[in-house]
Amino acid sequence: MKAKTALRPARNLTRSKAGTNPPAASRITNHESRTTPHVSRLPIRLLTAVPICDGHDSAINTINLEFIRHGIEVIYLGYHRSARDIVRAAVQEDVRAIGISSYNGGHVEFFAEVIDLLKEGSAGDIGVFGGGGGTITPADARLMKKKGVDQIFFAGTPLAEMVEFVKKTYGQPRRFSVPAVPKTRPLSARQISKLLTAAESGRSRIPPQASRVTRVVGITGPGGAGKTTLIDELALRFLGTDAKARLAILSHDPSLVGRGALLGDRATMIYSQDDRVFIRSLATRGRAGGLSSATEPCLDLLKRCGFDLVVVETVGIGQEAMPFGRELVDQTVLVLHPDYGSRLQLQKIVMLEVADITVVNKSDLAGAKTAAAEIEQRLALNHRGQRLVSTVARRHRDAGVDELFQLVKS
Ligand code: B12
Repeated sequence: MKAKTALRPARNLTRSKAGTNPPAASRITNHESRTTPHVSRLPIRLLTAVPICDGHDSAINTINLEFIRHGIEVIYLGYHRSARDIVRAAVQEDVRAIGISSYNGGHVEFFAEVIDLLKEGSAGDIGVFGGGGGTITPADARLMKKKGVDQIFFAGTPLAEMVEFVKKTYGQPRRFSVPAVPKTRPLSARQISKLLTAAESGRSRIPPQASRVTRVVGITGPGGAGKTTLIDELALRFLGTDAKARLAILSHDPSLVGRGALLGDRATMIYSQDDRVFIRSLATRGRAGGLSSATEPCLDLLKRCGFDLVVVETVGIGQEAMPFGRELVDQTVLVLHPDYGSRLQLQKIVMLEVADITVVNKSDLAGAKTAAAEIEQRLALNHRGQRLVSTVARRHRDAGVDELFQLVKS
């Protein structure tokens, strides 16, 4: 069936005049209660996902890549995701819209639940659109639009049409009010999220320091070492220590200046889909070294929002990168894959000089024992008492991850 191409403006989107220039970036450090109008030229950010009990992710994977190719930043939540998980993530990431790919039925109710939860969370300005081949009939789509869905794409729609829709509907520079710092605590996820967006566009408002002391741990390492899975396992242990403990994760993925990004760490996280975990994904937007130029202001802000622990995860780094300074984090963890090459390679990884803890993850793989022994010798040369831990993050209740958690939380 041919897709309907008529485009209509999204609900509640405030549009600005074409050609309006953003004001020069500035930092607001007082605790004013008034709001300041501001135009943000940040890239379009979308969240995409596949509903619960649905594993058809092939279409959305293709669509994600097309969005990225056109400069859109996509936070991909993965498949088998509940409406609550989707809305929580969309609010935390402060996206313009949610794209849902649904094949296994129940779409009328599922999309409506997402919209209801958004409204409940004062996030009704986040648009909802999607598709699902022939499983969503034109009659269903009409009903879904009545319930607030912006657009449904049918089988055969060219990818270019979807990109055009997103750019037209969600692409206008966002004119928003830099949110006032609320006086009541704790701040809601929506409030934190809006403050982070302001910080990202160079307009931070710094809330007064929360009463609790926030510990900040930086986790880095090459791509494929299993950093995200390890963080998710640490989150599981963290949530189990105290029923009120709150965790924030600042996660980075690479992107080039002016290009899109696939921010996909959430898709591999299970335990971190929890109301006590706040995750924000940042694209590096051309900055080398593993972090983004917005990391510092965002971290500054998170430290003041009453979290017990903030974990900063870098993009996969190379030999020369040293992403964290002492002023940024309290502790650094370097995660390595056992297959780093020859012993000589260890001399070239500068993070081995400075990491407080080095982790050999995937230590069930062949060669992991040798790797641990070589790294131990390498660390001994530093005479700094650095710790070495072997983990298998993908194994539930792994003793190595337990040991790492004890080192990280103390
Ligand atoms: C490929 C496929 C699979 C693959 C999935 C691989 C994967 N990782 O995605 C496999 C073989 C694993 C599979 C398994 C199953 N499948 Co299947 N599958 C399909 C199939 C053939 C194609 C779906 C697809 O990917 N199309 C390619 C995309 C690119 O094109 P499209 O669907 O036309 O979508 C367009 C638009 O809708 C739009 N779009 C889609 N999503 C989104 C999202 C956004 C944000 C936007 C903007 C646009 C958009 O983009 C596309 C571009 O034109 C469909 C049949 C069909 N022809 O639709 C059945 C189908 C969806 N499957 C079906 C079923 C029943 C199953 C199983 C339950 C079978 C079983 N008994 O085990 C399992 C369930 C798996 C699970 N865990 O959920 C049924 C669902 C029936 C229903 N809803 O009542 C279908 C309809 C087949 C049928 N006629 O019976 N399936």
